[in-house]
Amino acid sequence: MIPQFAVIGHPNEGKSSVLSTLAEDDSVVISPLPGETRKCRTFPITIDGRPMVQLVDTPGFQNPRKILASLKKKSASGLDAFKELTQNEASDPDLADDCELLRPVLTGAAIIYVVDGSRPLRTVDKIEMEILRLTGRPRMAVLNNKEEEQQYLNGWKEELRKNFNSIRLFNAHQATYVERINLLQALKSIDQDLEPLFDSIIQSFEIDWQNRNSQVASKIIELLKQALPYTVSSSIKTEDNRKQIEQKLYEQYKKQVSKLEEQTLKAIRKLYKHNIFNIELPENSILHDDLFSEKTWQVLGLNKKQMMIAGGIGGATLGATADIVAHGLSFGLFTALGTVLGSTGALLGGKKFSQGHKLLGIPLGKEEVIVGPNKNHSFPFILLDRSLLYYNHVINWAHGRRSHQATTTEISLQNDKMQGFSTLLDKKEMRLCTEFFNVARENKTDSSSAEKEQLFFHFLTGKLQNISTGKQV
Ligand SMILES: Nc1nc2c(ncn2[C@@H]2O[C@H](COP(=O)(O)OP(=O)(O)OP(=O)(O)O)[C@@H](O)[C@H]2O)c(=O)[nH]1
Ligand SMILES: [Mg+2]
Repeated sequence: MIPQFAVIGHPNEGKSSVLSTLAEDDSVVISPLPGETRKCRTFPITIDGRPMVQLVDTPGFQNPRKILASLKKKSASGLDAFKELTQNEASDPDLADDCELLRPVLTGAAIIYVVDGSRPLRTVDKIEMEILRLTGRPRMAVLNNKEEEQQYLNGWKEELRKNFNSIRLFNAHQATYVERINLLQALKSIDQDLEPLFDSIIQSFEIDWQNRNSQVASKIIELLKQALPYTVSSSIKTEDNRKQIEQKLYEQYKKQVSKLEEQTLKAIRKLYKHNIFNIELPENSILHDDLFSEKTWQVLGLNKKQMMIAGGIGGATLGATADIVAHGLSFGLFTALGTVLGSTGALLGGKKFSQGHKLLGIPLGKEEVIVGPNKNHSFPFILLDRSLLYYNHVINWAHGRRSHQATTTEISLQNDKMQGFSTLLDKKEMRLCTEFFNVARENKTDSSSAEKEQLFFHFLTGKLQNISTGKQV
């Protein structure tokens, strides 16, 4: 049995938005104009494509006064009175939306009543609540506050308590993963018969979330394994065009690595079911800057002490580089064709080949110019930071919030200030990361390398879990 809940309420209160967020479905139609939803439509909450709970989006009440008056005249009570009403009055155009919204309730759906608790309570709201109470169906009220206004909240709660088995604050635009799980937990309390089923559904949700986090960790690992050893090369025949070729290769290198990163971020977005709308990053997010921009490296690069730790493990002589990067000087030099990168072991290297030497059967020129692999110790941490920041925004971007809509309420995303996650790592974590980065950079596949990758994977899934549950990273 798949439990069904009808999401009901006054027009424009955010019913479709709450449903969209709860079902992680950005295909639900949401509009600033009241009366957008006119027909009931079912959206499942799915795990691995399997529907676990059915949510029915419904039109808003149009004529609750007339409905209540009509119900009161019926000799039948409970759902029978509603059945009679919808049979007799479905053709009344004044009641078309009201009959339509009650339809799923008559076939057994429980009720989620959505109200905007930031506006004052009116008589018509009390009438809607009374109608829903008369259905006798299990019901929960969701306060979806569209504005910051708090002064009406107690009045709402008092009235809702009289008519609903459970009341929850749940914001369609800001609800996080934890708040979604909490709302599901609360749903089971409105109907005891649902308890065992909901316990197993919630467990499946938690497992599904962990699975998605594991997939994110694998995708980040894959990115590091591709980006760290990445090289581009070209042969130069004469010294005249060396600078030009180096510049071209360097641009090519940056473009390709950025593309690898972009693909990873896209895959993360898809895992969290953001299929249609792009998530909107906060204005001050460092992710607005390119991977290789100066600002990115200043904000996300390792601090001096960490550079020393990373460098020690990497075995490179760091001295000057640590100073340069720590003082944010890297970029003047960095853009001057990889001098900083070069100083830790030649981003830009040159390999001499004897005349006539062949590589894979292709005759090589006099000299092969190779850009990469990037041995700067901040580089993998920057890639990691950016993926984690993106993850943090994606999981906290509620599906009911549409990027093209301007809102009056300022959204403060959880962990918004988390810029430079790497700088929070302790010495042990730095070591664990750096050991894996070295494995990735050198494409190592022996058993000790696989073990280092495994350790990094566990470390990363733990961090993702902490980020998603709002714990300290
Ligand atoms: N700021 C803010 N706006 C919200 C929130 N929830 C919904 N809205 C906005 O309110 C408007 C109506 O949202 P819908 O979800 O379409 O409302 P509805 O109750 O389904 O409306 P109808 O289908 O017309 O009855 C949209 O412009 C939403 O973006 C919220 O939590 N915060
Ligand atoms: Mg709607």
